[in-house]
This record gives sequence, structure tokens and C-alpha cells, in this order.
Amino acid sequence: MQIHVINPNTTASMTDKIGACANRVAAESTRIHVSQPESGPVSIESHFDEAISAVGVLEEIRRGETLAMDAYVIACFGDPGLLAARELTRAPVIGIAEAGFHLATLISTRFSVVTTLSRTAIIAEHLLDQYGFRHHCRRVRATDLPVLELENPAGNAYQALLEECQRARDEDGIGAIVLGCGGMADLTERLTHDLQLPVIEGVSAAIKLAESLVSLGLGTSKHGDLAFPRPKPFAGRFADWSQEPDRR
Ligand code: 5HY
Repeated sequence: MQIHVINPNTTASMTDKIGACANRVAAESTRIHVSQPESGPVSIESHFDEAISAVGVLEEIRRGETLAMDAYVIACFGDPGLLAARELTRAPVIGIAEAGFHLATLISTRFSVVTTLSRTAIIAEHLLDQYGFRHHCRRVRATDLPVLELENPAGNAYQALLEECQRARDEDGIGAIVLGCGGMADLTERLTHDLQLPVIEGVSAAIKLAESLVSLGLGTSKHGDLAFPRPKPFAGRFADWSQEPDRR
């Protein structure tokens, strides 16, 4: 089974970290391909960053389709371009936020999310509503760490994250925590140990869900709104997305 893991930002060290996490949890028979878009923001910390990164995700999906991937993982906690990506393939496409939420509700009645900048908390809240998990989630908390602070070995990202998770554990009446950034993929075990509470990060969750779907022969439905986009000409910088309109 081949799973294509896409880090929607353009920071190679974070792409490597996400790839290492995916390889750590993948089944022996699973081959992980990890990539990032050629163009786009070094980190995704706003609606604008997200909109631009979504195009990069779609370009990586299109590339993956030429390599016959069995599944895709979008490794940014905003799940940028998720539904549009599903339109481009029959393979399952899993966003790390959606995956994290699903697993959290399987092991706890209530969870909290701990993310990076407070300005991105609303993005997670919108996803909780969109996916129908709002009533399972007690709070979306922010550490106010810029995403790339997670790439700074000399920084205090871990301590800041641990302290916000401790507050969530002690104040929110929850049974689990979902980490709100792909760049936190390597911190799960240490946090779980230090907090003595289940901590879920989306990259691992998405890999295992993708493997389950593929092994069940389940892919993205082409019946209804996730059918392939209707072929049409595209202008300007997107001209290479053009397809001859279906004249049948
Ligand atoms: C992420 N940004 O997972 C999100 C986290 C966030 O570049 N990778 C990013 O803050 O929304």
C-alpha cells in the first residue's frame, strides 16, 4: 500500500519530521511517500496562508495520481483543500485534524485541542463544526507559539505546550488531548508520559485510518459532491488544469 503524506507548508525540516512520524506508525507493508508543495508559505498560521497552501496540496494530489497512490494524508491541522482534494481522486484523503478528532472520540467522551497561535484556533473550531465534533470538544486552546518555533531546538516550545496541556487536563474535564499542528508529531510520546493522559496527534491517526480504509477497499465516493470536477478550461496560471469539456 502506498500512502502519500503531504505537508502543505514549505518547511523541509517539518516535512521530514512528519515523514518520520508516518514511517514510525505505518504497517510494514505500507510505503510512505512524503512531499511538500513547490510553492507556498513556510508555515500556515492564517486563513490567507491556508488558502494559498490549498493550491499546493491539490498540485501534490495531482502528482500523486500519476504515481498511483492508494491514499493521501494532508498533514496540516487546518486540513487545507481537503474536500477539493477528494474530488481529484478515488483514493481516500485524510486530514490530520479530522483524523485526530475521530480517534479522540473513540477513547474519550470529551477532549480538548491544543494548538499554536490563538488566531488559528478559529480554524480548528470551524472544522469541529464542519465535521460535527463540536459537542465532543471542550476547548481549543492556544500556546501562542508560532508554527516554526516547533522547529527551533533551542526554543521552549515543549515547555509551553506541556503547560497548556496541563491546564487543559486540569481545567477542561477531558479524557484526551488532540495536538493542533503537524509540527507537533514528534512530541506525542513525551507529552503522554508527562501528562499521564492520552495525547493524539493527527499524522499517526491519519496513517492508521488511511490504512484501514484501503484495506477495506473503501475510497472517496464519486457519487455526488466528491465526483471528479467537471472538465473545463482554466485561464492564466491555472491553465495547466484545463481539460476538454465533456461533449457527450
Ligand atoms: C500545521 N500550520 O499543522 C498548522 C498548524 C496551525 O504550518 N502546519 C502549519 O497553526 O494551524
